[in-house]
Amino acid sequence: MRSEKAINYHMFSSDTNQIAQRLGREFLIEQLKRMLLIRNFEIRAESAYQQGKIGGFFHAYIGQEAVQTAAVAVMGKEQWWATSYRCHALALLLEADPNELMAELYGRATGNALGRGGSMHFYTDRLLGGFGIVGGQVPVATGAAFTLKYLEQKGVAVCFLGDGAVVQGAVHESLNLAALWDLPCIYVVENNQWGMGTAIERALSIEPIAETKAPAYGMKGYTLDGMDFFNCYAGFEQIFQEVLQTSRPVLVEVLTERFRGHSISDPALYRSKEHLQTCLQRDPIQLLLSCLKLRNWMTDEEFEALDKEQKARAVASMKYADESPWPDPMTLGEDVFAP
Ligand SMILES: Cc1ncc(C[n+]2csc(CCOP(=O)(O)OP(=O)(O)O)c2C)c(N)n1
Repeated sequence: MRSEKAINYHMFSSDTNQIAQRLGREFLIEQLKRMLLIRNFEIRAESAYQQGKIGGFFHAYIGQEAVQTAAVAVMGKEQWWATSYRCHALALLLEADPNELMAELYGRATGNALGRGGSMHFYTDRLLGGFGIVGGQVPVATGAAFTLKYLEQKGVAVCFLGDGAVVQGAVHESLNLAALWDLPCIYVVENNQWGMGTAIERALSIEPIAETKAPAYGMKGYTLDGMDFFNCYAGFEQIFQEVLQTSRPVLVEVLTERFRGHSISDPALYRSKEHLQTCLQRDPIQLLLSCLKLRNWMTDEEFEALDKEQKARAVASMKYADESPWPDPMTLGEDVFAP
């Protein structure tokens, strides 16, 4: 978060001690493990990219892991989920096979989208896809929420979008319809402070995002600390229950920061080293680890072993991808939607 900015946030308040006690050691270690899988998967994939094994766009989620990990931990896989092109983490959290995802990055026939989608278009049966069009996922998630309501099914649609997407017309149309029709949709703006190289204050006329914009649609708005797993968990828990009970949409702003450039080809020279250093001090993985250590629920050795295990999983997925066949060019015209 940019500390130099004086924005009057009303952060969701949560009690880390109380939540940690309630969730317990095993559950929290499982969440740490998921965050480590995401981190290791992306770090390995970055190296594969540098070796020329992966082509096209590539947007890392590194630094933001606590947000989607907490959301999935609270709401479970069975909701409808949608996100932007920064979609590696959500696919892993919704239990797509890392082998299949790495093979997709490598453009192989065994990939998650048969090697045709690449980094920006992972999906699962409940992940409606990563979207390359900024804000493109927002009407889709709103449609999923409409389906839930229309079919009288229990559940919510969860839509992640970036701070840069907030000013897209489709976002406003979606929020308006969701509020008008009482659709159970949770819109989560992951405010990582930048839209490509543009600082948020140069793109948005008003901040905070959720707290100022939600009332304009007659919705509730919340602000969460995206580096703090516990704050995200507690916030999403309350929001999820509220949406299930009221079927009213909610707008959430989660303050976070990506530790990498916008994409792999962006050296992020617009961000000072000092600022990045400050952000790294609140690495969500380290914050969760320190909470576990404080309770004697995990030692450094145990953490290293867990990290190593997840790294091995990522490395194994690279081997799988490397050994997978290329798609047959004869199949290129298949499954193409061109009315
Ligand atoms: C409709 C549209 N306009 C512009 C772009 C180019 N573009 C790709 S990512 C991006 C920035 C989006 O930033 P944000 O929504 O904050 O998401 P983040 O990358 O920070 O996760 C832009 C402008 C696009 N893909 N789609």
